[in-house]
Amino acid sequence: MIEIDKLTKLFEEKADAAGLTSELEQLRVEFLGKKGYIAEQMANLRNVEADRKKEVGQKINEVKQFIEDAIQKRFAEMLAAEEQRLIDKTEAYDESFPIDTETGSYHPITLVQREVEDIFRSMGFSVEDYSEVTDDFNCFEALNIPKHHPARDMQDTYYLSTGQLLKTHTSAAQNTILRKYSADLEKGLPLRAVFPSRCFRNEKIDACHENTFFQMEGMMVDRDISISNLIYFMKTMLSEVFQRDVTVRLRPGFFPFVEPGFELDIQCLICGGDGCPSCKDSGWLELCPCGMIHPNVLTAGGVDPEKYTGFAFGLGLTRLAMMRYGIKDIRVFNSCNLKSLSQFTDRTFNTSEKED
Ligand code: FA5
Repeated sequence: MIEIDKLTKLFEEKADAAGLTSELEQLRVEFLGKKGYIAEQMANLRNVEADRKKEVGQKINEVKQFIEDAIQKRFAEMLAAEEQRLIDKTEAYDESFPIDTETGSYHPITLVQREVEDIFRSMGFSVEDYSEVTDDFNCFEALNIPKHHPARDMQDTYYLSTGQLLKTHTSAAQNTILRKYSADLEKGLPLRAVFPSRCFRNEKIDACHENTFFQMEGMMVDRDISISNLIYFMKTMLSEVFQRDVTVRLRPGFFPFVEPGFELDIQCLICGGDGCPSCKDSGWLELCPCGMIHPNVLTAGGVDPEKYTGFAFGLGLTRLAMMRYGIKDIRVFNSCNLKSLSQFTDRTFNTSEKED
């Protein structure tokens, strides 16, 4: 029993002297380890007289528990002291310290796209389908472009190994939208929808052609929809985007999914119509082909062409952004040049064009 009491004292002295957690760990091994003092005392139990074994055994266990608790307590104290030391060492938070407040900016195409979406929303259109992957049926067949039709050569398509393809034009969602709303038409509700997307074409790149660009498709279907409705919506959209009158021209254009079809060109706002690389020296930029939806397309979309008519347009959003912001070369949009791209806001307008 005297030995055991001495052990407690010895531990207390050594624990007081320990200043590091590693020293504490050494103490644990020394006292509680397999070959430590406590294990030694346990082994000595066999030499204790039988009637005192229980009492001595209990005493050893008490001391063992005391040492375990003391080590744990001391360890927690050391960690707290270390934490406090680190806190004291850390400089106080300085509220006046200048922080870099530079923020990101929206891509000019995003700005224009959102603006056009808002314009059409305000005219009762819903905004739908941003998907970029589609299939042959939606991109061609449902649009009255059967296999081997020469019109397929108009767009050089990127095919995926899955058999799907990257959208060559936003018209690829026409069939889905027609199907979605065909039942509503029967209830007397007109179909009015716009659907923007990135488009992909394997074609030669120049100042006004990219192989990755944005379009926004629009469709309106109801009883008695005519070309004059189409012209009204196109005019309203353009005057809202440019906040002034711009010169446009409508000329016949062929697309298998509309009849009649038109090309809507905008007079180049970079050169004012004189001709420059941005408009391939023509003074005009093809912006928004459109037309009356072909009866075959309506039928494929579950809409009765005997009852309903409609218009569709395919607005070139990237070219619209060029004209809106006075960006001379379409390649700027995909250039990742933040210095150029971050200068535009929804209040920026191209003011460099000639007055007409
Ligand atoms: C089409 O894509 C038809 N789907 C548009 C359409 C929709 C016609 C509905 C009738 C009814 P087009 O290939 O011309 O048509 O492209 C439409 C517009 O997208 C062009 O006028 C142009 O503004 C833009 N565009 C086409 N190709 C490129 C390109 N490589 N780079 C940038 N913009 C392009």
